[in-house]
Amino acid sequence: MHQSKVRLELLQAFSEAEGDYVSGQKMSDILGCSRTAVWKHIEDLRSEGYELEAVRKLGYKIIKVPDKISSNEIQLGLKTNKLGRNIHYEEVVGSTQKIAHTLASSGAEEGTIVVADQQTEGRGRLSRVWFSPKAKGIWMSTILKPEIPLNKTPQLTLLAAVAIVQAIEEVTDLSPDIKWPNDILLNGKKVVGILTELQAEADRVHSVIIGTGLNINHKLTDFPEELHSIATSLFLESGKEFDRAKLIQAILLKMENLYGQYINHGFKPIKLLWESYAISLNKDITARTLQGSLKGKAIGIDDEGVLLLQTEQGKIEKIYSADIEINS
Ligand code: BT5
Repeated sequence: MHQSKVRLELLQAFSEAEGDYVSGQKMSDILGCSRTAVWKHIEDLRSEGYELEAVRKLGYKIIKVPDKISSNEIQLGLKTNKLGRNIHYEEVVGSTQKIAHTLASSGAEEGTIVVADQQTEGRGRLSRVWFSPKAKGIWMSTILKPEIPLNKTPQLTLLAAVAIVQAIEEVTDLSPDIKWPNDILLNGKKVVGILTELQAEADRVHSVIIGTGLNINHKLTDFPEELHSIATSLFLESGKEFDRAKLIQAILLKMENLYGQYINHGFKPIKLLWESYAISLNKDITARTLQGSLKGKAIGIDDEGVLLLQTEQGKIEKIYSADIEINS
């Protein structure tokens, strides 16, 4: 059996045992190899950073998984049909978006994800920097290939935001808010940033690449000084650490469900969900766009996902892309 298959089978057996021991005999049955060969495979897992306890007659059990997200950790227990079925994982990358672009243009299938433990050139919108330290969060890009016109693609940012909020709600007991278009906040501080990029021509979308940066296990000192007042992590808000692979699985499942609804029924159902999480609605805001700043009341989003801002003069402006500040 191929080494990576052996690894997956072993981890699967441990996963099914749910924290209990798996006997050496059972493993040799599953892998179709001798007990001595099993021992060698266990040593391989140890060298990858797994801590295993061995007890005579009972077998082996995993005490601690390594603090990095390999493809196996994501695959084990993943309940999706399409999203995340093809995983491109690397420990350190410049930007997962960049790799996803290369994969998408060389024919990667829909649902392919790129995940890294660390990004050295993680990016936000307008070439801003996205701080992505090693093993603290999720730095992931997901390739989708929806057959939609270009002007509908911002809807996918909103869809992704809903999926991520739902996943955070499921895995933690936190209740995040969404700030149009791409921020997810906890107590007013940013915990997630989403970056949606396209590969398209004239009016045909080839691929939509959804970048997700989710701060999970950062302590305050893990953030650079300039982010202390604006950024947060799940740990900082809950006092608990979370398994990054489990969160990825939850995000992918929520995203797949919403994406299915979106493809079959359009944006309406997603819009309703999005509105239920949005904090930027019905508030006085300042929208900073590349063309300048606009002040007014955020009265909603239209069916395309565009923000509607009513100015003091009563005029309704469509905001396609901006940074939003909620005025107190
Ligand atoms: C975003 O941009 O919020 C989109 C971030 C997308 C990151 C993901 S990670 C995986 C994938 N690969 C990539 O290279 N990118 C995507 P924007 O709205 O422009 O916000 C950027 C601003 O957020 C920065 O200028 C900082 O002020 C702030 N910021 C940077 N890193 C942060 C962090 N880790 N947590 C919270 N805020 C951060």
